[in-house]
Amino acid sequence: MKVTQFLLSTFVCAISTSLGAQNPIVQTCFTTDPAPLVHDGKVYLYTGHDEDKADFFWMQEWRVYSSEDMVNWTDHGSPLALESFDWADDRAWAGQCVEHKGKFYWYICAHSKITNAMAIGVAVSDSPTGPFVDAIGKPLADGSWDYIDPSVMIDDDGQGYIYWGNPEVYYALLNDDMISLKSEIEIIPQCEESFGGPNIKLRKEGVKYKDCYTEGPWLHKRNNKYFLLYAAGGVPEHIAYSSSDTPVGPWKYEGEIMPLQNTGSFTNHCGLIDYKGNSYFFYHTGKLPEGGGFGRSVAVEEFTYNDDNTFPIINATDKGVSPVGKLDPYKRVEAETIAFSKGVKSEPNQKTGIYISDIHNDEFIMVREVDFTKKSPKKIDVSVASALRGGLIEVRADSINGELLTEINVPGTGGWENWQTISARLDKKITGCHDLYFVFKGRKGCKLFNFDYWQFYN
Ligand code: FUB
Repeated sequence: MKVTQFLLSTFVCAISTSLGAQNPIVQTCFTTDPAPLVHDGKVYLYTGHDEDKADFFWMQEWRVYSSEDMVNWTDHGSPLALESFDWADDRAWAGQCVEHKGKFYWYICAHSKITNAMAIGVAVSDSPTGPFVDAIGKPLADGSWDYIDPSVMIDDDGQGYIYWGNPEVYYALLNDDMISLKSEIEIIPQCEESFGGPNIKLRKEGVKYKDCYTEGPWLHKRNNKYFLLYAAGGVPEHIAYSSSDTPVGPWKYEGEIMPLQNTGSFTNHCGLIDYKGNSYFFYHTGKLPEGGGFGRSVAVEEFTYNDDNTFPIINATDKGVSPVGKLDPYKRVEAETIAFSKGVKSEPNQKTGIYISDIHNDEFIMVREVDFTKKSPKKIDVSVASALRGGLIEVRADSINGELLTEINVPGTGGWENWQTISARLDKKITGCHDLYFVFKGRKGCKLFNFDYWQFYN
Protein backbone atom coordinates (compact mmCIF):
# COMPACT_ATOMS: atom_id res chain seq x y z
CA MET A 1 0.00 0.00 0.00
CA LYS A 2 1.31 3.46 -0.89
CA VAL A 3 1.94 5.88 2.00
CA THR A 4 -0.77 8.32 0.79
CA GLN A 5 -3.28 5.45 0.52
CA PHE A 6 -2.41 4.30 4.06
CA LEU A 7 -2.72 7.83 5.47
CA LEU A 8 -6.06 8.29 3.71
CA SER A 9 -7.49 5.02 5.07
CA THR A 10 -6.26 5.87 8.60
CA PHE A 11 -7.87 9.32 8.30
CA VAL A 12 -11.17 7.83 7.08
CA CYS A 13 -11.09 5.39 10.04
CA ALA A 14 -10.42 8.20 12.49
CA ILE A 15 -13.27 10.45 11.35
CA SER A 16 -15.84 7.69 10.92
CA THR A 17 -15.70 6.49 14.51
CA SER A 18 -18.16 8.04 16.91
CA LEU A 19 -16.96 9.83 19.99
CA GLY A 20 -19.14 7.61 22.18
CA ALA A 21 -18.29 6.24 25.61
CA GLN A 22 -15.79 3.39 25.75
CA ASN A 23 -15.72 2.94 29.55
CA PRO A 24 -16.48 0.61 31.26
CA ILE A 25 -14.84 -1.64 28.70
CA VAL A 26 -16.99 -4.71 29.44
CA GLN A 27 -20.76 -4.29 29.66
CA THR A 28 -21.93 -7.94 29.62
CA CYS A 29 -21.08 -8.51 33.30
CA PHE A 30 -19.34 -6.80 36.22
CA THR A 31 -15.53 -6.99 36.07
CA THR A 32 -13.06 -6.00 38.80
CA ASP A 33 -9.40 -5.70 39.77
CA PRO A 34 -7.89 -5.43 36.25
CA ALA A 35 -4.54 -7.08 35.53
CA PRO A 36 -3.45 -6.51 31.90
CA LEU A 37 -0.71 -8.50 30.14
CA VAL A 38 0.78 -7.90 26.69
CA HIS A 39 1.75 -11.12 24.92
CA ASP A 40 2.49 -11.79 21.26
CA GLY A 41 1.00 -8.51 20.02
CA LYS A 42 -2.24 -8.80 22.01
CA VAL A 43 -3.50 -7.40 25.29
CA TYR A 44 -4.94 -9.96 27.71
CA LEU A 45 -6.99 -8.58 30.55
CA TYR A 46 -7.45 -10.73 33.66
CA THR A 47 -10.29 -9.64 35.95
CA GLY A 48 -12.39 -10.64 38.89
CA HIS A 49 -16.16 -10.89 38.57
CA ASP A 50 -18.70 -9.27 40.90
CA GLU A 51 -21.98 -11.16 40.96
CA ASP A 52 -25.19 -9.35 39.98
CA LYS A 53 -27.07 -7.89 42.97
CA ALA A 54 -24.19 -8.67 45.38
CA ASP A 55 -24.03 -7.16 48.88
CA PHE A 56 -20.36 -8.09 49.45
CA PHE A 57 -17.38 -9.31 47.39
CA TRP A 58 -18.98 -12.80 47.05
CA MET A 59 -16.86 -13.57 44.03
CA GLN A 60 -16.73 -17.03 42.40
CA GLU A 61 -14.45 -16.82 39.38
CA TRP A 62 -11.88 -14.90 37.38
CA ARG A 63 -12.32 -13.89 33.73
CA VAL A 64 -10.14 -13.12 30.66
CA TYR A 65 -10.66 -10.65 27.81
CA SER A 66 -8.34 -9.80 24.91
CA SER A 67 -7.92 -6.98 22.42
CA GLU A 68 -5.66 -6.01 19.53
CA ASP A 69 -6.95 -2.47 19.25
CA MET A 70 -7.81 -1.44 22.86
CA VAL A 71 -11.48 -0.83 21.97
CA ASN A 72 -12.90 -4.16 20.76
CA TRP A 73 -12.59 -6.70 23.61
CA THR A 74 -13.13 -10.44 23.11
CA ASP A 75 -14.65 -12.32 26.04
CA HIS A 76 -12.80 -15.59 26.76
CA GLY A 77 -15.07 -16.50 29.65
CA SER A 78 -13.85 -17.84 32.97
CA PRO A 79 -10.94 -20.28 32.66
CA LEU A 80 -10.29 -20.11 36.41
CA ALA A 81 -12.73 -20.31 39.34
CA LEU A 82 -12.81 -21.27 43.02
CA GLU A 83 -13.41 -24.90 41.94
CA SER A 84 -9.98 -24.90 40.24
CA PHE A 85 -8.41 -24.87 43.73
CA ASP A 86 -9.30 -27.79 46.06
CA TRP A 87 -8.27 -25.65 49.02
CA ALA A 88 -10.43 -22.58 48.18
CA ASP A 89 -14.10 -22.08 48.98
CA ASP A 90 -14.92 -18.35 48.76
CA ARG A 91 -13.76 -14.86 47.71
CA ALA A 92 -12.18 -15.14 44.28
CA TRP A 93 -10.47 -11.78 44.74
CA ALA A 94 -7.77 -9.90 42.87
CA GLY A 95 -4.89 -11.51 40.97
CA GLN A 96 -2.40 -11.08 38.14
CA CYS A 97 -1.21 -13.33 35.31
CA VAL A 98 2.37 -13.23 33.97
CA GLU A 99 4.19 -15.16 31.25
CA HIS A 100 7.45 -16.98 31.93
CA LYS A 101 9.25 -19.33 29.52
CA GLY A 102 6.10 -19.96 27.47
CA LYS A 103 3.81 -20.69 30.40
CA PHE A 104 1.21 -18.42 31.99
CA TYR A 105 1.12 -18.14 35.78
CA TRP A 106 -2.03 -16.65 37.27
CA TYR A 107 -1.56 -15.59 40.90
CA ILE A 108 -4.83 -15.17 42.77
CA CYS A 109 -6.13 -14.87 46.31
CA ALA A 110 -9.09 -16.73 47.79
CA HIS A 111 -10.48 -17.87 51.10
CA SER A 112 -8.66 -21.00 52.29
CA LYS A 113 -10.52 -24.02 53.73
CA ILE A 114 -7.22 -25.05 55.31
CA THR A 115 -6.71 -22.03 57.56
CA ASN A 116 -10.10 -20.31 57.39
CA ALA A 117 -8.18 -17.17 56.32
CA MET A 118 -7.11 -15.74 52.97
CA ALA A 119 -4.39 -17.37 50.87
CA ILE A 120 -2.35 -16.73 47.72
CA GLY A 121 -2.58 -19.42 45.03
CA VAL A 122 -1.10 -19.91 41.57
CA ALA A 123 -2.61 -21.53 38.48
CA VAL A 124 -0.73 -22.42 35.29
CA SER A 125 -1.58 -22.79 31.60
CA ASP A 126 0.14 -23.15 28.22
CA SER A 127 -2.15 -20.47 26.81
CA PRO A 128 -3.00 -16.94 28.04
CA THR A 129 -6.69 -17.83 27.85
CA GLY A 130 -6.40 -21.15 29.66
CA PRO A 131 -7.54 -23.69 30.64
CA PHE A 132 -5.71 -23.00 33.92
CA VAL A 133 -5.07 -25.59 36.64
CA ASP A 134 -3.83 -25.20 40.20
CA ALA A 135 -0.04 -25.37 39.77
CA ILE A 136 0.79 -26.86 43.19
CA GLY A 137 -2.44 -28.22 44.68
CA LYS A 138 -2.04 -26.01 47.72
CA PRO A 139 -1.63 -22.30 48.50
CA LEU A 140 1.65 -20.54 47.85
CA ALA A 141 1.12 -18.56 51.08
CA ASP A 142 -1.72 -19.17 53.49
CA GLY A 143 -3.08 -18.14 56.82
CA SER A 144 -3.74 -14.45 57.23
CA TRP A 145 -6.81 -12.27 56.55
CA ASP A 146 -4.58 -9.81 54.76
CA TYR A 147 -3.06 -12.29 52.26
CA ILE A 148 -4.84 -10.68 49.30
CA ASP A 149 -4.10 -9.06 45.93
CA PRO A 150 -0.89 -10.68 44.61
CA SER A 151 1.15 -8.80 42.00
CA VAL A 152 4.14 -10.37 40.23
CA MET A 153 6.95 -8.80 38.24
CA ILE A 154 9.87 -10.58 36.56
CA ASP A 155 12.94 -8.36 36.51
CA ASP A 156 15.33 -8.06 33.55
CA ASP A 157 17.70 -10.57 35.20
CA GLY A 158 14.88 -13.16 35.33
CA GLN A 159 14.21 -12.88 39.06
CA GLY A 160 10.50 -12.90 39.92
CA TYR A 161 9.03 -10.87 42.81
CA ILE A 162 5.60 -11.27 44.35
CA TYR A 163 3.93 -8.53 46.42
CA TRP A 164 0.57 -8.70 48.20
CA GLY A 165 -1.31 -7.55 51.30
CA ASN A 166 -3.90 -5.38 53.04
CA PRO A 167 -2.98 -3.60 55.31
CA GLU A 168 0.59 -5.01 55.43
CA VAL A 169 2.79 -4.94 52.32
CA TYR A 170 4.32 -8.43 51.96
CA TYR A 171 6.82 -9.57 49.37
CA ALA A 172 8.89 -12.63 48.51
CA LEU A 173 11.27 -13.72 45.77
CA LEU A 174 10.00 -16.45 43.45
CA ASN A 175 12.01 -19.44 42.31
CA ASP A 176 12.51 -19.83 38.56
CA ASP A 177 9.66 -22.42 38.53
CA MET A 178 7.36 -19.48 39.45
CA ILE A 179 5.36 -21.73 41.77
CA SER A 180 7.50 -21.72 44.91
CA LEU A 181 9.03 -19.04 47.11
CA LYS A 182 12.80 -18.58 47.07
CA SER A 183 12.84 -16.31 50.12
CA GLU A 184 11.08 -15.84 53.42
CA ILE A 185 7.95 -13.69 53.31
CA GLU A 186 9.11 -10.17 54.21
CA ILE A 187 7.06 -7.20 55.44
CA ILE A 188 7.84 -3.75 54.02
CA PRO A 189 7.91 -1.09 56.76
CA GLN A 190 5.27 1.58 56.22
CA CYS A 191 6.05 5.16 57.27
CA GLU A 192 5.46 8.68 55.94
CA GLU A 193 8.63 8.46 53.85
CA SER A 194 7.69 5.15 52.15
CA PHE A 195 3.88 5.30 51.79
CA GLY A 196 2.80 8.76 52.99
CA GLY A 197 1.79 7.43 56.41
CA PRO A 198 2.54 4.65 58.87
CA ASN A 199 1.08 1.16 59.01
CA ILE A 200 -2.53 1.18 60.26
CA LYS A 201 -1.46 -0.24 63.65
CA LEU A 202 0.87 2.74 64.20
CA ARG A 203 -1.41 5.52 63.00
CA LYS A 204 -2.28 8.03 65.73
CA GLU A 205 -5.83 9.22 66.15
CA GLY A 206 -6.38 12.81 65.05
CA VAL A 207 -3.15 12.95 63.01
CA LYS A 208 -3.60 13.76 59.34
CA TYR A 209 -1.12 11.82 57.23
CA LYS A 210 -0.19 12.60 53.64
CA ASP A 211 -1.47 9.21 52.52
CA CYS A 212 -1.44 5.53 53.48
CA TYR A 213 -1.14 2.15 51.77
CA THR A 214 -4.38 0.13 51.66
CA GLU A 215 -4.22 -2.81 49.19
CA GLY A 216 -3.90 -3.90 45.57
CA PRO A 217 -0.15 -3.47 44.91
CA TRP A 218 1.07 -3.41 41.28
CA LEU A 219 4.84 -3.79 40.88
CA HIS A 220 6.28 -2.15 37.78
CA LYS A 221 9.67 -1.22 36.32
CA ARG A 222 10.47 1.63 33.92
CA ASN A 223 13.77 3.20 32.96
CA ASN A 224 15.60 1.31 35.73
CA LYS A 225 13.26 2.64 38.38
CA TYR A 226 10.83 0.41 40.31
CA PHE A 227 7.30 1.57 41.05
CA LEU A 228 4.76 0.19 43.48
CA LEU A 229 1.26 1.42 42.65
CA TYR A 230 -1.50 0.69 45.17
CA ALA A 231 -4.98 1.53 46.40
CA ALA A 232 -4.49 4.12 49.15
CA GLY A 233 -6.21 6.25 51.74
CA GLY A 234 -8.43 3.61 53.35
CA VAL A 235 -11.96 3.59 51.93
CA PRO A 236 -12.92 5.23 49.65
CA GLU A 237 -9.71 4.41 47.83
CA HIS A 238 -7.60 6.41 45.45
CA ILE A 239 -4.47 5.18 43.63
CA ALA A 240 -1.04 6.35 44.80
CA TYR A 241 2.52 5.14 44.25
CA SER A 242 6.00 4.85 45.68
CA SER A 243 9.31 4.43 43.85
CA SER A 244 12.60 2.68 44.56
CA ASP A 245 15.97 1.87 43.00
CA THR A 246 15.46 -1.82 43.81
CA PRO A 247 12.46 -4.16 43.53
CA VAL A 248 12.35 -4.61 47.31
CA GLY A 249 12.70 -1.01 48.49
CA PRO A 250 13.43 1.13 50.37
CA TRP A 251 10.32 2.79 48.93
CA LYS A 252 9.75 6.52 48.61
CA TYR A 253 6.19 7.89 48.57
CA GLU A 254 5.64 9.81 45.30
CA GLY A 255 1.99 10.92 45.43
CA GLU A 256 -1.39 10.20 43.89
CA ILE A 257 -1.99 8.88 40.39
CA MET A 258 -5.77 8.55 40.32
CA PRO A 259 -7.22 10.81 43.04
CA LEU A 260 -10.59 9.98 44.56
CA GLN A 261 -13.13 9.82 41.75
CA ASN A 262 -16.88 9.98 41.94
CA THR A 263 -17.35 6.57 40.31
CA GLY A 264 -19.73 4.80 42.68
CA SER A 265 -17.08 2.30 43.83
CA PHE A 266 -15.35 2.68 47.21
CA THR A 267 -12.51 0.42 46.06
CA ASN A 268 -10.11 1.00 43.22
CA HIS A 269 -7.46 -1.32 41.83
CA CYS A 270 -4.98 -0.65 39.04
CA GLY A 271 -2.83 -2.35 36.41
CA LEU A 272 -0.47 -0.96 33.77
CA ILE A 273 0.78 -1.79 30.29
CA ASP A 274 2.59 -0.24 27.37
CA TYR A 275 1.02 -1.31 24.06
CA LYS A 276 1.58 -0.17 20.46
CA GLY A 277 3.58 2.85 21.65
CA ASN A 278 1.06 4.05 24.26
CA SER A 279 0.83 3.65 28.04
CA TYR A 280 -2.44 2.49 29.58
CA PHE A 281 -3.80 2.64 33.14
CA PHE A 282 -6.56 0.14 34.01
CA TYR A 283 -8.78 0.62 37.08
CA HIS A 284 -12.34 -0.12 38.16
CA THR A 285 -15.46 1.94 38.85
CA GLY A 286 -19.08 1.29 39.81
CA LYS A 287 -20.38 2.91 36.63
CA LEU A 288 -22.16 0.11 34.79
CA PRO A 289 -25.97 0.36 35.20
CA GLU A 290 -26.94 -1.31 38.51
CA GLY A 291 -23.28 -1.21 39.51
CA GLY A 292 -21.69 0.20 42.66
CA GLY A 293 -19.31 -0.84 45.43
CA PHE A 294 -20.03 -4.55 44.92
CA GLY A 295 -20.85 -4.26 41.22
CA ARG A 296 -17.65 -2.92 39.72
CA SER A 297 -16.46 -2.55 36.13
CA VAL A 298 -13.03 -2.22 34.56
CA ALA A 299 -12.12 0.97 32.71
CA VAL A 300 -8.94 2.17 30.97
CA GLU A 301 -7.20 5.51 30.29
CA GLU A 302 -4.22 6.34 28.10
CA PHE A 303 -1.50 8.43 29.76
CA THR A 304 2.00 9.78 29.16
CA TYR A 305 4.74 9.47 31.77
CA ASN A 306 6.23 12.76 32.93
CA ASP A 307 9.68 13.58 31.52
CA ASP A 308 11.26 12.80 34.90
CA ASN A 309 9.84 9.22 34.84
CA THR A 310 7.05 9.98 37.31
CA PHE A 311 3.34 9.41 36.81
CA PRO A 312 0.89 12.15 35.79
CA ILE A 313 -2.49 12.53 37.50
CA ILE A 314 -4.98 10.30 35.67
CA ASN A 315 -8.71 10.92 35.98
CA ALA A 316 -11.54 8.53 35.16
CA THR A 317 -13.40 9.29 31.93
CA ASP A 318 -16.44 7.77 30.24
CA LYS A 319 -14.81 8.29 26.85
CA GLY A 320 -11.88 5.92 27.49
CA VAL A 321 -9.21 5.33 24.87
CA SER A 322 -8.85 5.61 21.09
CA PRO A 323 -8.44 2.59 18.83
CA VAL A 324 -4.94 1.44 17.89
CA GLY A 325 -5.96 -1.17 15.30
CA LYS A 326 -8.74 -2.23 12.96
CA LEU A 327 -11.17 -5.13 12.82
CA ASP A 328 -11.25 -7.29 9.67
CA PRO A 329 -14.92 -8.03 8.84
CA TYR A 330 -13.95 -10.55 6.15
CA LYS A 331 -12.71 -12.94 8.83
CA ARG A 332 -15.02 -14.68 11.32
CA VAL A 333 -15.62 -12.29 14.23
CA GLU A 334 -16.97 -13.70 17.47
CA ALA A 335 -20.16 -11.97 18.61
CA GLU A 336 -18.50 -11.65 22.02
CA THR A 337 -15.95 -9.26 20.48
CA ILE A 338 -17.52 -5.99 21.56
CA ALA A 339 -16.63 -2.29 21.85
CA PHE A 340 -19.91 -1.41 23.55
CA SER A 341 -23.18 -3.23 24.10
CA LYS A 342 -26.51 -2.72 25.78
CA GLY A 343 -28.40 -5.35 27.71
CA VAL A 344 -26.82 -8.56 26.43
CA LYS A 345 -24.84 -11.16 28.40
CA SER A 346 -22.27 -13.82 27.45
CA GLU A 347 -22.53 -17.57 28.04
CA PRO A 348 -20.04 -20.44 27.74
CA ASN A 349 -20.64 -23.63 25.78
CA GLN A 350 -18.22 -26.58 25.51
CA LYS A 351 -18.63 -26.86 21.71
CA THR A 352 -19.06 -23.27 20.50
CA GLY A 353 -17.09 -21.51 23.22
CA ILE A 354 -18.46 -18.15 24.39
CA TYR A 355 -21.53 -16.69 22.69
CA ILE A 356 -23.88 -13.73 23.26
CA SER A 357 -27.13 -14.47 25.07
CA ASP A 358 -30.03 -12.68 26.78
CA ILE A 359 -30.78 -10.68 23.64
CA HIS A 360 -33.96 -8.60 23.92
CA ASN A 361 -35.75 -6.09 21.71
CA ASP A 362 -33.79 -2.84 21.12
CA GLU A 363 -30.53 -4.11 22.66
CA PHE A 364 -27.36 -3.91 20.60
CA ILE A 365 -23.70 -4.80 20.12
CA MET A 366 -21.28 -2.29 18.64
CA VAL A 367 -17.80 -2.95 17.24
CA ARG A 368 -15.37 -0.20 16.25
CA GLU A 369 -12.89 0.40 13.45
CA VAL A 370 -14.40 -2.21 11.14
CA ASP A 371 -12.35 -1.84 7.97
CA PHE A 372 -14.37 -2.83 4.88
CA THR A 373 -11.44 -1.63 2.74
CA LYS A 374 -12.21 -0.38 -0.78
CA LYS A 375 -14.28 -3.45 -1.68
CA SER A 376 -17.85 -3.36 -0.50
CA PRO A 377 -19.20 -6.64 0.96
CA LYS A 378 -22.02 -8.50 -0.82
CA LYS A 379 -23.28 -10.66 2.02
CA ILE A 380 -23.05 -11.34 5.73
CA ASP A 381 -23.33 -14.67 7.57
CA VAL A 382 -24.39 -14.87 11.21
CA SER A 383 -24.49 -17.93 13.46
CA VAL A 384 -27.59 -17.79 15.67
CA ALA A 385 -29.85 -20.06 17.74
CA SER A 386 -33.28 -19.64 19.29
CA ALA A 387 -35.54 -21.99 21.24
CA LEU A 388 -38.40 -19.50 20.73
CA ARG A 389 -39.45 -17.40 17.76
CA GLY A 390 -36.13 -15.72 16.91
CA GLY A 391 -36.20 -12.09 15.80
CA LEU A 392 -34.35 -9.68 13.58
CA ILE A 393 -30.81 -8.26 13.41
CA GLU A 394 -30.47 -4.82 11.86
CA VAL A 395 -26.90 -4.22 10.70
CA ARG A 396 -26.24 -0.48 10.80
CA ALA A 397 -23.22 1.72 10.16
CA ASP A 398 -21.81 4.36 12.53
CA SER A 399 -24.72 4.78 14.95
CA ILE A 400 -27.65 2.89 16.38
CA ASN A 401 -29.90 4.72 13.90
CA GLY A 402 -27.24 4.86 11.19
CA GLU A 403 -27.49 3.57 7.63
CA LEU A 404 -29.22 0.18 7.48
CA LEU A 405 -26.86 -2.15 5.62
CA THR A 406 -29.11 -5.18 5.85
CA GLU A 407 -31.70 -6.96 7.97
CA ILE A 408 -31.25 -10.57 9.00
CA ASN A 409 -34.28 -12.65 9.90
CA VAL A 410 -33.42 -15.07 12.71
CA PRO A 411 -35.79 -18.07 12.80
CA GLY A 412 -36.52 -20.36 15.74
CA THR A 413 -33.87 -23.10 15.48
CA GLY A 414 -35.32 -25.54 18.01
CA GLY A 415 -32.97 -24.77 20.89
CA TRP A 416 -30.87 -22.06 22.49
CA GLU A 417 -27.73 -23.90 21.32
CA ASN A 418 -29.04 -25.31 18.01
CA TRP A 419 -26.90 -23.07 15.85
CA GLN A 420 -27.80 -22.12 12.26
CA THR A 421 -25.83 -19.99 9.83
CA ILE A 422 -28.11 -17.41 8.24
CA SER A 423 -26.99 -15.34 5.23
CA ALA A 424 -28.26 -11.95 4.16
CA ARG A 425 -27.40 -9.92 1.05
CA LEU A 426 -26.16 -6.34 1.33
CA ASP A 427 -27.73 -4.00 -1.18
CA LYS A 428 -26.02 -0.89 0.20
CA LYS A 429 -22.37 -0.17 -0.54
CA ILE A 430 -19.99 0.35 2.36
CA THR A 431 -16.23 0.92 2.13
CA GLY A 432 -13.55 2.18 4.50
CA CYS A 433 -13.66 2.12 8.29
CA HIS A 434 -16.85 2.26 10.32
CA ASP A 435 -18.42 1.48 13.65
CA LEU A 436 -20.85 -1.38 13.13
CA TYR A 437 -24.05 -1.85 15.12
CA PHE A 438 -25.98 -5.11 15.42
CA VAL A 439 -29.36 -3.89 16.66
CA PHE A 440 -31.71 -6.62 17.87
CA LYS A 441 -35.46 -6.45 17.26
CA GLY A 442 -38.37 -8.75 18.08
CA ARG A 443 -41.19 -9.32 20.49
CA LYS A 444 -40.93 -7.24 23.62
CA GLY A 445 -40.26 -8.73 27.05
CA CYS A 446 -38.77 -12.09 26.04
CA LYS A 447 -35.40 -13.51 25.03
CA LEU A 448 -35.08 -13.49 21.25
CA PHE A 449 -32.04 -15.57 20.21
CA ASN A 450 -28.36 -16.26 20.88
CA PHE A 451 -25.55 -14.98 18.63
CA ASP A 452 -22.22 -16.78 18.14
CA TYR A 453 -20.33 -15.08 15.28
CA TRP A 454 -20.56 -13.01 12.09
CA GLN A 455 -18.56 -12.60 8.87
CA PHE A 456 -18.86 -10.45 5.72
CA TYR A 457 -18.06 -11.68 2.18
CA ASN A 458 -17.51 -9.84 -1.10
O1 FUB B 1 -12.28 -7.54 44.49
C1 FUB B 1 -12.17 -7.87 45.85
C2 FUB B 1 -11.23 -6.93 46.54
O2 FUB B 1 -11.67 -5.59 46.41
C3 FUB B 1 -9.82 -6.92 45.96
O3 FUB B 1 -9.07 -8.01 46.34
C4 FUB B 1 -9.35 -5.59 46.45
O4 FUB B 1 -8.20 -5.13 45.79
C5 FUB B 1 -10.56 -4.72 46.21
O5 FUB B 1 -10.62 -4.26 44.89
